[in-house]
Amino acid sequence: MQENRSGRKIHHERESRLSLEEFIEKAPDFTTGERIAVREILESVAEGGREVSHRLALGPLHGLTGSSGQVNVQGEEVQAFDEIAQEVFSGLLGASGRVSVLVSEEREKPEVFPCPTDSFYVAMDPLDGSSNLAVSGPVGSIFALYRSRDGNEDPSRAILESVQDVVCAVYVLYSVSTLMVVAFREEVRMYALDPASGGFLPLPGPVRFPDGGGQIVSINTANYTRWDRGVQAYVDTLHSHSSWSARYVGALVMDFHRNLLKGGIYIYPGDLPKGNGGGHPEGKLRLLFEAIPMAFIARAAGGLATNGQKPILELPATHIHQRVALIVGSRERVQEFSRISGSPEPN
Ligand code: AFP
Repeated sequence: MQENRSGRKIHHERESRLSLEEFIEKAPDFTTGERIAVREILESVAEGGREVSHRLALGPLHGLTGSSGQVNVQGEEVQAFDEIAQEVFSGLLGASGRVSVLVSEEREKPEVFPCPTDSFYVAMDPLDGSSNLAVSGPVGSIFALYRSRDGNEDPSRAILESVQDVVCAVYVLYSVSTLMVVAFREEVRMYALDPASGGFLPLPGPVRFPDGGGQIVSINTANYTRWDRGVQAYVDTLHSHSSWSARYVGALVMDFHRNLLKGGIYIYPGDLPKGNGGGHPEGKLRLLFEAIPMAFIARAAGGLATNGQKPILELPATHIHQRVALIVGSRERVQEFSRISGSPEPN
């Protein structure tokens, strides 16, 4: 670290910027054919991110920031943009010829596409946090790529049996700028959309949780009375610390991204039904569409993710739309959560 003329600390660029092609080229574990397939899938994600970003910017002018009037497979209100993003990404990923099975938070059943030998399964949440659009708040798109397997005729079974074979995870954050964050097993890189050229240009990297783990805690404390005693004990402890800061946007991509860069932890525990029903005893977030991709990115950036009992990346999947509790962030903050809440410490 160096100081500039006003005495503020500035970080060295720890490494050169890598273009997306260079990053894919240096990723471990791929054959030449797989590397081509990964590149074509990520190019489709980038193209979709560019298109969704452009349409989101015009959304308020076209009256597209509210509900579509439909309810999705999760029983949640579908926002107009959930459906737009679904169509954009499903069209591009299907046409890439490199995705044999696509599962989405917005579709009950998998989509199956004809592919050559080198292809992957993809799970996506095309527009996470979409209720934020009513107030022009940040939203995101989330993707995970899984190694495909020969010989499984049932696409749902095929993807459920592959959840521990995730090879790449990506999110696109649509905020004051549009960013694409890409992780392979051991490294995370970040790209910013240049609206003039349409390219996602590399930012300095690799991206790691900061030393010390940071002090930001993101949790919806309105649910306090519905949590188990361990989670309550953790939040009680925080209130006696002066160093922590609470930040919660209610869009996982934004909350995770801030904690990745600044250091901190995101928590969505299971919660019991309220008097009027509702509640998410298993957790609200989805294992395939939200928890696994964020856990994979966190691990590649030096962090951890657990459901409070086991590491997210070791959980078996029994259902495409399975929900799960998610505690994800820097190693220090997730281990501290586990100690205070009395749950097994992940490593
Ligand atoms: P929406 O896509 O319905 O806005 O849900 C977003 C989300 O799944 C996730 O992105 C947030 O972190 C979480 O829900 C927020 O949930 P609460 O509003 O219950 O805190």
